[in-house]
Amino acid sequence: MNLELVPIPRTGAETGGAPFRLHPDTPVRGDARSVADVVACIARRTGVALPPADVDDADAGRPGIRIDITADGDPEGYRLSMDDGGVHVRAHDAAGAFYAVRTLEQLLRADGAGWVLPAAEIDDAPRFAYRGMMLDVARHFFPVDTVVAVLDRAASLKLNRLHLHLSDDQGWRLALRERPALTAHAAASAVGGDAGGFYSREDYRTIIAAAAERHIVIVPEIDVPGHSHAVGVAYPELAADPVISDHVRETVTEFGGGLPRAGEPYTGLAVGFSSLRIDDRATDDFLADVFGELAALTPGPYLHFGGDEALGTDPTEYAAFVARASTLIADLGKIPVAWHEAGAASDLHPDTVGQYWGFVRPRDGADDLARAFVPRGGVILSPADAAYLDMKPRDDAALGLTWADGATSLARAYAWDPSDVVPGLDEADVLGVEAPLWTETVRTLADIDALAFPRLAAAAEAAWSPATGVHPDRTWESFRARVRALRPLWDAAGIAYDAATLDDAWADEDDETQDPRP
Ligand code: TNX
Repeated sequence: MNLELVPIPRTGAETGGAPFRLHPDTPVRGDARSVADVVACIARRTGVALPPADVDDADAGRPGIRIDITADGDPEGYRLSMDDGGVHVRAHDAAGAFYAVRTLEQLLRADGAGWVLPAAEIDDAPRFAYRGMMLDVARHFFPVDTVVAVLDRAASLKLNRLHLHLSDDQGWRLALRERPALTAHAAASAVGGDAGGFYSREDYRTIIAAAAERHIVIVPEIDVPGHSHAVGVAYPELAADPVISDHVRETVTEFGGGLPRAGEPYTGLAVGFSSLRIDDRATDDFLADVFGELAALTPGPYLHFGGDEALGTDPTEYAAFVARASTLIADLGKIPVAWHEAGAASDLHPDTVGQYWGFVRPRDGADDLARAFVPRGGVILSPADAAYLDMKPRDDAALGLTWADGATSLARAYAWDPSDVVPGLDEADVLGVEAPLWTETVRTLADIDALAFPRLAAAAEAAWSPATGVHPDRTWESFRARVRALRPLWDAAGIAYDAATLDDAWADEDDETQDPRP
């Protein structure tokens, strides 16, 4: 029988043997950090408080849980074998042990007499090294607790990157010593006139530490040269005048919010109207201060500098600007990351990573821009019509947008493979997958859950599991059953997933599993 796991492991099956039964005194041995993780995880899921680590030798023969870190196998991978004689994890590294525990968490079942784990053999490791989610904390601000809850959710699906979109037109969300005016003047606003907020340096460190405990790297983004109206609220001299396009007028007609005005907080939903003064020395000084301090605060290897939708910017000036920004970041010892538009710049730093947010079937040359990163740092795939968590999950969903060809059902979120999106990219050119959650319509953790779940599970499977066609159960039929089996775990964890989206996955057979996209 199939194991009810998401993402599906590289290989793994139930063996048909007798299950492992948890007892209040089940010994847990091995790597100390993993032992503590298993004990905490089992207590959370089952209420059974297993005796902590150090079990004396008298217990040595009793069936227990053992986690060893062996350096065998692939990075972040683990092997798990279990039956009524015990549970044994052999992990390649600490991350692999952590993911083995996430697997155990998904497999625990109550059977009337108590809690069991099925007899099974699993050999697992990720397909991609970059498995991400993005949270836009600029359109709406989310307190540290909420970010930590998001980290838990991401980790439970074996994701290892959280990209934080820390600045946009509507607000600036990170306090910097070098530029205190940013949070003093440009952090109180958010979409819809909602309360803003910002992270202190201490808050940011707290988030990074919480992420590290979950084997997650924080990828901070400061979006330039567009999406930068908030910078001009703090430093009017750095901002070009807003460019009021037809799109901006249409957005105001559809969603309200008024037209953006130089130097005043913007709370609407329009995009593409703002730009820094890109040919001004003062802007270069600003970038040096901001990215310099951000690099010093951030232990992870990446700094994302945005580069998307700079619609008001002259293309030649844009290209020169993003090239300078990428070099600045590389000189700070970090890997520059940018949205795919930056691929238009021929002088981009050679290490720059591109993040593709076009469609699963590329349009308007977005794939050309993404291919420009192949001789550089590679590509992260975030196809908007499959991986964007802020698209409505169904037509009548309360939250979400629809610009990426309408609602993105769970079936559509699942029906793509990372190697099939941008022609000409080899497996090695794809760093991985990221599911972005833009938060124009998102205000609370419950809102985050309602858009992210269950679809984040589809993105996680694209990021972790073998390609479609390679693994026999990397199919929609298998996935929709496996993801449904996670409901008790999600209920227990207080994840407010959108149940109607799961129901839809079983309702219509004429849905998008055949991938009807042109
Ligand atoms: C496009 S995707 C944007 C964001 C919006 C999002 C809404 C990208 C790089 N830019 O600024 O929030 O659409 O779905």
